[in-house]
Amino acid sequence: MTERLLRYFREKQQDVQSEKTYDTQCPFCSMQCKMQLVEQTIVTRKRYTAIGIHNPTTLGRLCMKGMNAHQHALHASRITRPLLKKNGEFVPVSWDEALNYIKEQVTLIQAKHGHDAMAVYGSASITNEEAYLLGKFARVGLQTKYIDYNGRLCMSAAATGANQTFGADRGLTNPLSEIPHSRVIILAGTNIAECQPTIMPYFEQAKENGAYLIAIDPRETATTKIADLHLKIKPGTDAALANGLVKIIIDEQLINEDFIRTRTNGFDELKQHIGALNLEDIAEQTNVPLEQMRKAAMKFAMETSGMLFTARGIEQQTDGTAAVRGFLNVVLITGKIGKPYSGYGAITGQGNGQGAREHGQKADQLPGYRSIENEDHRAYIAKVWGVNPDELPRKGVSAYEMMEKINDGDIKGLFLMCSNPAVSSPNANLVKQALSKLTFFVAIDLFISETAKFADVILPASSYLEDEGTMTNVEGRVTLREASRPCPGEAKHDWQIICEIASTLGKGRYFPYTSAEDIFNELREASRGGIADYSGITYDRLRQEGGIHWPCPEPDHPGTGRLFEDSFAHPDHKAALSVIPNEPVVPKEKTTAEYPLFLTTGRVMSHYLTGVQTRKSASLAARDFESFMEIHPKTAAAHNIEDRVLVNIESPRGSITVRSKWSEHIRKDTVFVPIHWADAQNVNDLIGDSLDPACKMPGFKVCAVRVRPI
Ligand SMILES: Nc1nc2c(c(=O)[nH]1)N[C@H]1C(S)=C(S)[C@@H](COP(=O)(O)OP(=O)(O)OC[C@H]3O[C@@H](n4cnc5c(=O)[nH]c(N)nc54)[C@H](O)[C@@H]3O)O[C@H]1N2
Ligand SMILES: Nc1nc2c(c(=O)[nH]1)N[C@H]1C(S)=C(S)[C@@H](COP(=O)(O)OP(=O)(O)OC[C@H]3O[C@@H](n4cnc5c(=O)[nH]c(N)nc54)[C@H](O)[C@@H]3O)O[C@H]1N2
Ligand code: SF4
Ligand SMILES: [Mo]
Repeated sequence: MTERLLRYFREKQQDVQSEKTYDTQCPFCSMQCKMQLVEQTIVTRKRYTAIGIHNPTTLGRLCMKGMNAHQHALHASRITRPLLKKNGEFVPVSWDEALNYIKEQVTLIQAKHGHDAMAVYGSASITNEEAYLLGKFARVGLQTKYIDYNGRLCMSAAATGANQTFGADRGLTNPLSEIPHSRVIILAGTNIAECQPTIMPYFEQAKENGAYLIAIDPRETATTKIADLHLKIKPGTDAALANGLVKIIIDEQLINEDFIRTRTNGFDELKQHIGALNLEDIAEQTNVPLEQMRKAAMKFAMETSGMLFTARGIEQQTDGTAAVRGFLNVVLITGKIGKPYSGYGAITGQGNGQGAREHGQKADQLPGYRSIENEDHRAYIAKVWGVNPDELPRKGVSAYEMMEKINDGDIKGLFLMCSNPAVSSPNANLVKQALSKLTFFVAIDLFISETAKFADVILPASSYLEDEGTMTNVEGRVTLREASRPCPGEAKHDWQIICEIASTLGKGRYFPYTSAEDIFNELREASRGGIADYSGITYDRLRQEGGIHWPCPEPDHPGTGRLFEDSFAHPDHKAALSVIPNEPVVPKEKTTAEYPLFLTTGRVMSHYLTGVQTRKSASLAARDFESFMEIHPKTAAAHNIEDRVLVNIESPRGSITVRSKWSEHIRKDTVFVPIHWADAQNVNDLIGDSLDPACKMPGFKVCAVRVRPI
């Protein structure tokens, strides 16, 4: 053996001096893949590897984001001390100084302008315990009616659609394990291959078992590639398409009469409405050929089992609720729900996109999916919280409407936890203007995000590697994410930060918790008897069973994998069919000579949301380091746009600069830009401020733009 080789082996042996492992869950999407981070120390260097851990939802799988998530959590730019803005610069201060300043400012604002002058903006990337506590902090700590969260921009149309139709909202009505056995699957406006990659094997198995897959998307994506039929719809016309499917199923007498009679209301009205619609009109409006529409409808109706999934493509529209309900009409009239291998799923977005929409962060909601306007619900929660029901505020307004109220000067102070609305809100220029008008602004984050830059105080939070708590995943399965590493520097857990602020404000007696589990035990009580009932779930059970589907009302209840087997959640136990107009009530922007193209927005595999986290990961940033505009080569030619050049995209609200990317996979009338970049590449500078009247979801998925080379 040569000297060199010997030296190599000697070094290799000494290489790993110690090894530590941390059990955790990926901080990103709703799959909540369980994983272990292995930390090896090599001389003075640390090497990290993430390994998937077996669990009932993801079976040990991980995607590239999970494998590299530690790169942002361990990044040198994590904030590790409270920061106070002094003369325009952030300077590190002690927790005492930051908290005293918060007390002084909040007291001043509320004394002068009333309780509702303070607002809270939360997140679906925090734990159930933290989401629950943030709702309690707003109502009891600040006594303000103004609280909402980033999930408004995400799951609100699906939630409202399901609540109106079924009387309850849990993303998936069936466990994922049923997908491989379903005979026909519709994927409407969902790009699971890039957005929930570890879900894909369920659908691939279904295909192997002979299922017929139908995708509805204006673009060909990694998801539409596995479909047998792709309806390349004109953006924003899904509600009309759903009506078309319903019409074909009724006309062809493929409805499930027994199911409609015994399990639903409203069929006569639906039939009458649909009878007046014309399929040729719908084909023209949606630009989906009638033959393809017919194929999709007949396949779905005729197979013995079927599942239908929606995501933000159809939901992030000013008629998102209507589109969801339109597709639920398809599910209901064919009786494809409440039985094995048949059901509906709104594919949840953020890590805790499910749980964080159940426990009181929404403007009109109390824990357990209770209503803040219902007297019984108010009385129940007031008792759990030890306050007088009359002291509980009434409902507030949605996320974007809070920004408008800040801009109008009605709201003066803001606590923001785990969100980046300067990038993620529609009409982002107005949002930035509003944030700059705040008298007092506290941001709680891991980093100095684009939004945190506007803050007066930034408080350092703990990341997924450090913070223990429960997350409810895409299946409605509650999971326990263990804390593994200590917080860096003086960072604290989000729940600790809420408790300390409450205590500073003299409300400490309502926030006496010493662990996340303490908070969970109160959440269990608060959710007892509600729709999202967690009262039978304990940390011990979660450790032993690896995850439990809600509702779980008793300690010996196994959890509920499949919903609606015998009844829906409305008082009469029936589902509500609904009459959906082809045209949205709030008009969508139409293309004009001035703005001749549709813009639609979405995601790529390597980045997450506004990119604050994933752009810090060298491995992920290397895959996509800048934003782009997907454009059809023919359209590009018509606008003198070469491939891979910088282009300007303009809407009536603003303009951005991104790189062109020719693609035969997109419609000729549409361009696509991802959402993961900020500043001059923030696509939300272009998006308008119209909201779905039913759920206040912004119309993120369509606006009219013009493009030109630079
Ligand atoms: N890699 C990655 N994964 C993520 C995220 C991420 O940022 N990056 N975010 C997570 C979150 S919070 C969410 S909410 C989910 C989102 O998950 P998805 O909703 O699946 O993702 P999007 O890319 O926003 O949109 C899905 C598809 O809708 C299509 N679409 C656009 N307009 C229309 C339309 O008018 N009609 C129809 N039928 N389709 C349309 C787009 O072309 C796109 O392929 O992903 C989660 N997972
Ligand atoms: N045009 C367009 N706009 C969109 C969408 C779209 O499809 N098109 N999608 C919308 C959707 S679905 C969503 S979900 C929103 C999301 O929008 P945002 O919530 O604004 O996006 P994130 O990038 O997740 O911001 C999270 C912030 O919290 C910080 N953070 C991460 N973990 C923690 C933690 O544990 N504690 C604390 N305190 N902070 C933490 C991160 O550093 C980051 O700054 O964007 C919406 N905006
Ligand atoms: S991003 Fe989603 S699919 Fe990928 S590892 Fe994380 S939780 Fe799993
Ligand atoms: Mo989302």
